[in-house]
Amino acid sequence: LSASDKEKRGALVVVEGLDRAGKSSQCELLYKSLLGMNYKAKYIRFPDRSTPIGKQIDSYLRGQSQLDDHSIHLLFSANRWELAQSIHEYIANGTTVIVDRYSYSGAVYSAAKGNPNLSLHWAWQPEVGLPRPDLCLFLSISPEEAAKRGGYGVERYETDSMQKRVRELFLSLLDLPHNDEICVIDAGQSVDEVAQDILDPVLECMKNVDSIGPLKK
Ligand code: T5A
Ligand code: NA
Repeated sequence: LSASDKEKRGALVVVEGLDRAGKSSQCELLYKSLLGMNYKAKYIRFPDRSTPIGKQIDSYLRGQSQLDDHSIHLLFSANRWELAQSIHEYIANGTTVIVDRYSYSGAVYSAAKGNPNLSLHWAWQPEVGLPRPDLCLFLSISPEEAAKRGGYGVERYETDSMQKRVRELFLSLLDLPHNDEICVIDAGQSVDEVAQDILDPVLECMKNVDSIGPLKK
């Protein structure tokens, strides 16, 4: 690494997509690739099921507890706020942070439930002010392809109707004018092909980081 690379802050890279799109597999590979190139990197995932809030989320997702749609929504968001400060600290010390699901999942899954009092706009508000991603990789896959992959159907939101609405809402977010940091990746390819498509935009983003801002309304 050159001297100027060492002084640069790390990038905040978010990976999003439907259940079984391959996010965790790709985050793991990206993390290892960056370390292999001598970059400082950190991999975190949401929900972080290890914290007290995360344990409530885990129990809800497994169908072991019931919660009001707004309550569980706010717990998912609180789970991100728990780590907001440490994300800032990693980035400031030059570590690129790879995040497996973030605010986009947060807003989209809750809004996809069809509760008339829980719009996408409402769902986005608790995310406002969290560290804003420099790059969001959207792993694009059809609900039908995703459902063929291992383990699908176990947790609460892994149904065809839910995943279809989630995909529609994800796609509607891509169209918003301020969302130019979103990069769509064809996640229906092999694991290696997807990994190759991801690496270039990430390295490009890491070269061009500027000051980090908050997520906007
Ligand atoms: N949620 C989450 C909210 O409602 N609000 C929120 O704020 C947040 C953060 C759990 C649920 O919570 C919801 C969304 C979810 O419904 P989670 O813990 O991220 O979220 O879910 P997981 O079950 O851990 O992960 P996913 O189901 O999202 O799967 P991934 O990470 O996309 O996929 P991955 O990499 O684990 O791979 C799945 C399977 O596919 C295979 C893998 O080997 C594995 O078997 N696979 C491939 N097969 C063929 N080709 C490829 N390219 C493949 N890539 C992976
Ligand atoms: Na995952």
